[in-house]
Amino acid sequence: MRDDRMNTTDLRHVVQKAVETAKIVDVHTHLYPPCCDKLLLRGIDDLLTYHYLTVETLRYGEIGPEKFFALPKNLQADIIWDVLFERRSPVSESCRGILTTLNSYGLDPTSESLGSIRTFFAELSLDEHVDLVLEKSGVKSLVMTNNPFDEEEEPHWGPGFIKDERFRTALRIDDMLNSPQAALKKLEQRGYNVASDTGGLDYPAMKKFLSDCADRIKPVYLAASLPPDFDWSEGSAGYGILRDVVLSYCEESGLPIALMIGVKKLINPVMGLGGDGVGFSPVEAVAKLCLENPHVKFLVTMLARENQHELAVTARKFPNLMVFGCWWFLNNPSLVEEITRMRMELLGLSFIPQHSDARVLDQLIYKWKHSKGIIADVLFDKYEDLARTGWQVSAEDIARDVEMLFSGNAKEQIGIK
Ligand code: FIX
Ligand code: ZN
Repeated sequence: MRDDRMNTTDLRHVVQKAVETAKIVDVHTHLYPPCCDKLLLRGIDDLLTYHYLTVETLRYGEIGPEKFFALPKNLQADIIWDVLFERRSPVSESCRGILTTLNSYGLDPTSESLGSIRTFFAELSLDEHVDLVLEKSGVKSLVMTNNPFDEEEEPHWGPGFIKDERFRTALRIDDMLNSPQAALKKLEQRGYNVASDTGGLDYPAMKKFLSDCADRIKPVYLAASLPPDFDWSEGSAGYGILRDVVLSYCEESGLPIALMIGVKKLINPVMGLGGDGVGFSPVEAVAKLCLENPHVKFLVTMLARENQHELAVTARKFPNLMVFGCWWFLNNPSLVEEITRMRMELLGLSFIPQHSDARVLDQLIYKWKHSKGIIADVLFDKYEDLARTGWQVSAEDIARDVEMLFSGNAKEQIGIK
């Protein structure tokens, strides 16, 4: 019998403190290191014009998408602030996130104008801003989304790009999997000897390209988002490339692959980044992938709420399947709680509960503060359940468990210290 007895109040305090102070490895973001300067979005105008908020604003129909997106960013931000904050209560998760973030800087949007908030951010140098946000959010290191076909980002891929250990890279290969012919054309333009006379897809050239990209940015994993109808069967779209190029490379290099499944790209194209939708996806494809590739480590997140239970059950069967995050439309308090509870009841501590998906530097603050609060509540309830069986956790036990959830499991998966 363990002899450390904590009453409910002490237990709740110890759990909250451990979670609040936990250092985080954020396994999926769209951020960039300071060397990328303007590529790294930050400050109030980038926060307000995040695609989650633009689509919420456009729902009110006061301005059409074409007209809205033709405006400069600061005027878009003015409209969003007016529509979602000034003339309506900002009750959505994305709006609340803005308020949590401003509050963390000691800014009070109920009394300060957008102008004075803009002045606050303008006075922060890029390096100061990065240091401040990582310190406030508790994020010790984060993984970026690095697309070799992104014309803006790729020119930055020099030694300086991977100098800052806090910003780790992930090689994002959606284009190769979802539009292989176009990807091959780009390889040819970059001097790769693509055997176009085969008429088919040149796997050796694609694998060489993957390896060359990995040499340049040292990714901690390969990543791809996949549509709801993703299927792992001979002859399905992308099957050959996934099997003979990507998974073959992962097995040789030992790099994990992160699969983000269930996005319906651009169901409303005029909304741009905000135009994507969600679809139910057969989890069987994930099970078959893990079964047939036992030496590859899979990090998987799925976008449909309806997929979460089957994904967690599948993870029980495959030690090479690590479930991560409450992705995108699931990153709302009601769903983060439901999914985290269900995962802990099915998987214990063997999952990565959250990633931020931050596109704007300051979002790290609210996305993690909001998620930490929910994960702490779930953990507390589970420890209370244990106490009712006579099993008392100690403060050391709690610190150990919390470290696993917020960084340990991630570090083990992606091989960082
Ligand atoms: O595919 C992805 O990495 C998605 O997370 C993004 O495309 C999406 O726009 C996003 O930022 C969701 O939070
Ligand atoms: Zn993302």
